[in-house]
Amino acid sequence: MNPSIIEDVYARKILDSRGNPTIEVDVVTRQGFGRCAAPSGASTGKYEVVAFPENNVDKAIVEVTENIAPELIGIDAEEQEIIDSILKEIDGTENFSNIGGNTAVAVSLACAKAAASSYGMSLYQYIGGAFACEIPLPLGNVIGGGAHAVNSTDIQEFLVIPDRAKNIVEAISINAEIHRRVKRELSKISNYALGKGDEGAWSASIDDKTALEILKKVADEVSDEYKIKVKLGVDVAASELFDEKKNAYIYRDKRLSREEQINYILELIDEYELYYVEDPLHQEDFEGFAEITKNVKNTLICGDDLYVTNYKRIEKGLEYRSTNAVLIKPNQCGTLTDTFKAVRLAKNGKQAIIVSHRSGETTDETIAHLAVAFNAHLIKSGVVGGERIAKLNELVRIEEELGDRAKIAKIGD
Ligand code: 2PG
Ligand code: MG
Repeated sequence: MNPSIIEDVYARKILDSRGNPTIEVDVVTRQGFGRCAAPSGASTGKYEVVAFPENNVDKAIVEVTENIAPELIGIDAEEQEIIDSILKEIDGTENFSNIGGNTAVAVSLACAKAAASSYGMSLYQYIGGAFACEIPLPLGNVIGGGAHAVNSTDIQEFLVIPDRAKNIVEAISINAEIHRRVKRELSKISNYALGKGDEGAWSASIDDKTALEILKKVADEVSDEYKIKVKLGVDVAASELFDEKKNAYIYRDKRLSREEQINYILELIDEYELYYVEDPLHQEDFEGFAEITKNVKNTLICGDDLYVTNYKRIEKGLEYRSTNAVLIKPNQCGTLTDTFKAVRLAKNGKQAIIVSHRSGETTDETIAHLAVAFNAHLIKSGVVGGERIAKLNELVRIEEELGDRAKIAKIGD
């Protein structure tokens, strides 16, 4: 008897970390169970799929109950491509506007988890097989602003990467230590109340350079003490700064043309030895990205809003040589099959893979498994907060399960 035949698909409304409603889906097979909840973005890319039909989670739940569940019951949960094409067929649009991309992704991933569970396997193992034994380095958000916090930095995320950490426990502990010390530094320079943004990063009314100075100071201190090399990164989320009408990037104290923005980013990379820069330009500027990528040596230039985990956009980026890294967020495209396609294409194009959380999250831990399964170089997450820690602690469990086979990703010299 096939253990992975789907017997039930059930959806419920739950809350995410911003207190907004989202969808959680349970899939029951003859001998397994999978559960997945969808996250949500605040700085969403223009080309992402639509999250929910008419922004309404109740409508999404009705879709699962009335249309999706009856089609999937009786199908083998291992048939991922068939399941995902059924979801597309039921939706009937290019961007999941009828059933919602978040509905699709929760169903798609819950099916994969149920299939894995039917065979007593972990999800990373089920998807990635024997070669899924590298743990990605945590790319942790320490100071945040932009669309994720009020009255804070223009750049959305200031990130750290604990390169040469011995294992994932050490890596996440170092990121947490940096987060603690940054609080201390921020309280020294500011009399204002210190807050936290959506992803648990500190938010303060400081400018971008001050944030980088503080981060650099703390990163150097911690690197010395722990005998590792903490590298810095940013997610500029430049689409949020770009004003189409003015054709300029609007900061609170300056306004930059396209050329000035490119030079500014290259200067920051140089001055702060940035290892990671996400979305330095707005989501339409494939050529501008290429201009930056061509001028850096040891820096990942990563596309998030530029690609929205969409393989057609990644194809275009490869043609233009826009980036050397691709951010992967399954709910930007809606299915595991399309996420997998995006990863495969990006890897063939010699891009580094970074699997990422969203700013609105639940305690769902699926992306930890996907990051290991896809051999991702980094996993982007918050450093603190239950919904962020859920992913990081799952990596600890995965590392433990892998035992001697586990190794942690390295940046190299
Ligand atoms: C991003 C993400 C996650 P959001 O821009 O990379 O950090 O933010 O989920 O709001 O799109
Ligand atoms: Mg981003």
